[in-house]
Amino acid sequence: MNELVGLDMSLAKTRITRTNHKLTNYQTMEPTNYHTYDEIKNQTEVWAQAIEMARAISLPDSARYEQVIFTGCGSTHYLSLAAAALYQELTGRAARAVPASELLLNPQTVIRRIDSPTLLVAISRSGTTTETVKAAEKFKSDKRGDVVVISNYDEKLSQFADVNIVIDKGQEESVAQTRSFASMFVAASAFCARMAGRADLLDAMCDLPCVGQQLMTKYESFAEEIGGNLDFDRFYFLGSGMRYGLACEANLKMKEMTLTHSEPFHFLEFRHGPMSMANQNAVVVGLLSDANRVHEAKVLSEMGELGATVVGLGESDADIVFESAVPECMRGVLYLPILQLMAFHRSLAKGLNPDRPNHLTAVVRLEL
Ligand code: F1P
Repeated sequence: MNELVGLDMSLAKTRITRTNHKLTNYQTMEPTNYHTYDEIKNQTEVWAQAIEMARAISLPDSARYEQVIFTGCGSTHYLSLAAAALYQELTGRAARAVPASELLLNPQTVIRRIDSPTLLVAISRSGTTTETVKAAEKFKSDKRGDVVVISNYDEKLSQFADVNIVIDKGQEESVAQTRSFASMFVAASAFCARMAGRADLLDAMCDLPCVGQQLMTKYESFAEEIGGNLDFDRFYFLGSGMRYGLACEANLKMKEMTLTHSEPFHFLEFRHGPMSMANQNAVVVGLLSDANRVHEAKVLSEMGELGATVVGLGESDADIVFESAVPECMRGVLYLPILQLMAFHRSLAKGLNPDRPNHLTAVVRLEL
């Protein structure tokens, strides 16, 4: 895992690693030449490990915590957004997600001063991202409450964990998170079900790996068709509830791997200005729910009338149909593989190297 180490923030300088993100002459358009492709395609094996690890771990009683904060950086911040929404939906207790830098530098805007302990769920693929490690360290030293860590490595962050969930099979070579993100999101979803005392929901998750594999087999060519069409110059990912965080992550994949303008929005928010960007060069991807399908489908229909290419993903009646029979709250991971493949194939179509995103490193370490 490559990393940018020793960045001296005191000089307010940032050293950008000049990354040759263009294809070198030996690399072809052959997907299997890339770690990213293999990691996307074999990720469902890791989902099973994530479920079992979250099932086996000893957890505190959710009634102990009046406020729950999920945190991470980049992809794992977006994972935190999805997980916080799910936690509150399932447990009925207040939960929110913030970037680790906000928890570290502006804690007064994040943590309410209350007598009872707060639960911090710190999420990090590497377990070494500076903001996340420092935020967890400060949370513990300030005696704010308990810390749950969800990671793919038993690293620095885990030293602050009261509960340490490490899905080592989610480790990956690629910089842009794919298999790792999905493994941690499945673990986070299972964690939420456990904290809500919903063993039934945890059991229902066991069908996810098989469904995920079937989706990739059935729809990869569709993902390649959309991703490979370079007439499209802008992508919008719409998702609400727990799906908004997943829309943010799909957006980041499109940016990291393809250098394409893309943005995430809550579904109905797209009408309030951003839809001015809808045209024949736009793709609007909807992470459709069951509960609000009528309202969400109407947004996609209107954007299609404005000339955009719309792509709906959902349990039924969509371009990409899950037909999982898994309860809606536990099937969020199913939105990810096809959207990861869409970004991957677009990267190749643009002659970029999906394994080496422009300017990025797998871990950001700072001298804070
Ligand atoms: C966080 C992160 C990633 C991002 C990039 C740099 O890493 O910001 O989300 O995509 O790879 O690192 P981590 O804390 O999850 O290891």
